[in-house]
Amino acid sequence: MQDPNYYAMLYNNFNGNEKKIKILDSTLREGEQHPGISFTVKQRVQIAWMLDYFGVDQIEISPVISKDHEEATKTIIKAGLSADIVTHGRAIKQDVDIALRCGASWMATYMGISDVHLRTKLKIGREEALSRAIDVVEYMKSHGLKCRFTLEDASRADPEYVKKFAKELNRLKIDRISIPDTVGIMHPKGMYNLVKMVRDTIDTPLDVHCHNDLGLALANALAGIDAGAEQIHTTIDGIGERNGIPALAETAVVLTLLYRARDNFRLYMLKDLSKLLEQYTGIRTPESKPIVGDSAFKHKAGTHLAAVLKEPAAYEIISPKSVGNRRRIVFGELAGKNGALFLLNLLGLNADIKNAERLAYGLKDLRMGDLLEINLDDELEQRIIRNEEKGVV
Ligand code: HCA
Ligand code: CU
Repeated sequence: MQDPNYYAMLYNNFNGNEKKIKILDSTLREGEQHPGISFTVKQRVQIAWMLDYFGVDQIEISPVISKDHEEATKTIIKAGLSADIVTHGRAIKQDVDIALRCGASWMATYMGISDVHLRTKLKIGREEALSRAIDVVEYMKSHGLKCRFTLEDASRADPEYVKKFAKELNRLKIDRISIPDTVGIMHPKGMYNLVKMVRDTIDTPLDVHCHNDLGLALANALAGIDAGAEQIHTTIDGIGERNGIPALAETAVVLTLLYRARDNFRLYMLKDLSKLLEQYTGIRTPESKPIVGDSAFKHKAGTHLAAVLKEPAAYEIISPKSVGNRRRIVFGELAGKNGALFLLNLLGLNADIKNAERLAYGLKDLRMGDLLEINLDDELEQRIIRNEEKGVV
């Protein structure tokens, strides 16, 4: 059979786009800005190990928040992971000194460059902001750090100023520039235009950091990638300030499945990463969350059950196992006679069509809601196949 996703991929038009698209995971920095979340040092270290093994390219952490964060940063840097450990701080020398004290090789510094940030937060003018940025970047560079500069609130800043700032940073041989949509106000087309404008101005590698205030974070980040950025910022389950940023799971699967990017993520760890976060924060992952939610591979309506029991690809774009999740089937008032037939068969009862119809009718008539949920694990799938061969289902 032809790949069931074949035509969709033609519409998506990503065939041939096989470059690597990087992920910076910021669970330990942006993620800790989520209301109610604070990790212990041990938890931060464990999360960093897991993210590294999963295959993200960079891991962001802020050592400047507290002594505790500084200790975690030092320990993680000493661990010698494959991912770059990017220390995050304000564009001031004191924060750079803390990064240096941690043994950092990478540092990301940020400065609000929209008028509202300059006026109310920093209380300085555009020229002074730029000269402060130059000072701090020169300071970082002179200490041998690899540097990223974040043009905070770039999506609401004057485009001429954004370009001017980017040109200065490029002149200073900055290693990366992050273009954030700090307040989550962009439409994908807008994010495309913003990133394209910077891309056409300078050749510094670009990151995109998109907030999810309107539910468009990942769509916007992808638009940024399409415009020439090469790294997306994520967090596990998308946690972060307010509504957070793109979730690692969705991003990694989109890059693998849609972009066919040259990434080597261990996607099967995604559900476990999400469970780890749940365990450390006490915040439950919404069951409707794409990829890692408990309902992401649940099938309920009778027509769906009938199809999925024969060929899961009828209603699934990837196998749940490949992302560490499970397929489940829900028997209830929507099960229909095909679902009922399968249920009778499973329970070892007389699985003839009359009984199945009676059961399906009973489920509907009694308004029993969802009666039963079954993990459709490998063994069960094998049984379905065997039963199909015997002509039982
Ligand atoms: C912040 C701002 C930031 C920075 C993003 C980045 C944003 O909370 O410090 O450094 O790439 O959204 O602008 O998270
Ligand atoms: Cu942010």
